[in-house]
Amino acid sequence: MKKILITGALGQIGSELTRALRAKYGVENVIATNDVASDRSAIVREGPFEVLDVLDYQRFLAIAEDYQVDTLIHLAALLSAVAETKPQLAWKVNMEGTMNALEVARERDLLFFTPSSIGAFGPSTPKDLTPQVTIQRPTTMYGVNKVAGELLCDYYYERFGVDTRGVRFPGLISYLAPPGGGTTDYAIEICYAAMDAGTYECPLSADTRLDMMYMPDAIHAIIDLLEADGSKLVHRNAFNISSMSFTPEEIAAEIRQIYPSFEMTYKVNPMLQKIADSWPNSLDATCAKEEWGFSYHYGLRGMLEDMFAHLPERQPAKRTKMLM
Ligand code: VAH
Repeated sequence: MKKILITGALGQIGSELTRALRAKYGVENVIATNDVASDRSAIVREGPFEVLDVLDYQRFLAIAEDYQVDTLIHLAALLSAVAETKPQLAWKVNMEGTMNALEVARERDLLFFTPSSIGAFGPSTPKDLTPQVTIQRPTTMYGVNKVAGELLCDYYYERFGVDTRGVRFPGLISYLAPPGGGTTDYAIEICYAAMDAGTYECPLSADTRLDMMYMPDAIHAIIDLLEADGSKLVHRNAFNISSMSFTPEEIAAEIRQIYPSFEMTYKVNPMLQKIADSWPNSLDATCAKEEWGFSYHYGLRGMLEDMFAHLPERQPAKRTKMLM
């Protein structure tokens, strides 16, 4: 992996992954793309950046050719909550975008990564320590997109020999980029709220258990998987990975260890709750550990301490309007 093209590079994962890859492989070797540019973003100012709508296949292929990349990391997607408010658009962006990305990878013989999610599971999936191979009948458009994406990536590996790899991410928590319209965004918003208002109105019920991961562990997982020996990978698309699972009342209690006066209230958002209730409580990450040495560093307390150490004092992250 020497020259990398990233789609969705200004998103929640993309903004941290681009920084990490540029630090590791050299700024000029990481070409960031996003459907919109933000002049204020360091990613746009500090290294190669192109505006790319992943639905524009010709431009997608031209960028890969012009920069002579050898790796494609496809992150551009609509997340679960936004996808439920715009399912037809989500299908178009998430599926046509992934197909275009896989076609570019096939045409250019690229190493390929795209994330799946715990959203690829549904109500009939075993909830606790969800196995690597199990029932996948998601009840959200996002989940349908993720299962179809996993199957497409396996197909492109088997049929065309494209070196496709992926992980099923839990909810990701980060401080660099604001939440992006996901069901697990509450776990980020609550950190902003704890620092600013000292109180948070949670859109999920107090006992909603979800698998979560701190972004530094997610970034290391992507890099470790892409650097792994491909001959040892069996469950390529996509590996369960996991580091912690908690409920809103558990993260609130942990926050009160740091901010004793923090108060949590609840106003359940029925759409978000329905999505969250359809997902597993925790994942079994044995295959990722055995096939490419997946590991993690952060648990709940360590993540909170790092978030509060880095989170600038600023307006609480605004929940995406269509979710209110
Ligand atoms: C979402 N943050 O909420 C994403 C993620 C497991 C959740 O896929 O849609």
